[in-house]
Amino acid sequence: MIAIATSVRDGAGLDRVGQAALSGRSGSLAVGLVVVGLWLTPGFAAAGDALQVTNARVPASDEVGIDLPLVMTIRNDATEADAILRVRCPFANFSEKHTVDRGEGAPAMRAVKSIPIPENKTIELKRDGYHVMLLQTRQKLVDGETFTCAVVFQKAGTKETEVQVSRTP
Ligand SMILES: [Cu+2]
Repeated sequence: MIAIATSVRDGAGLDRVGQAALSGRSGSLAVGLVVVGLWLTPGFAAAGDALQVTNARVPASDEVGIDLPLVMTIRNDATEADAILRVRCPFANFSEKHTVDRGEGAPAMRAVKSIPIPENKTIELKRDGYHVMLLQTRQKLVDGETFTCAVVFQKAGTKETEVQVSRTP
């Protein structure tokens, strides 16, 4: 009788130990997930939001097959400089990155390999400075229309950007 009682007690003891071990494991697993979550979330936020493109716009036009400047505001909160490498818009065949040279003659646009985006700064692309030139438009662009263009950054990657057609960009 004593032996049975002992084995029951031992069994119950083992179960408690087993439960303690289980809850201990799932406890540390949960802590591990929370830690991973805390570690990943700010990382993703930094990678996704450190660079933001807003107010992208292109002038309205009744003509087709022409070149139009695309301008935008770029806020780069990252600690490293970035650069625009490529832009694709559904309403233009090609694009170039342009700067404007001011020499002795009239200001002249010139194609550049990339548009520099300094760190910790907000910059405006504009007609008379760095801008994207959309070449060979495929359709008329009506004031108020919006399109999604892909702006490819060297570090921030591809940003799908809403571009608004506006009469006065
Ligand atoms: Cu241009």
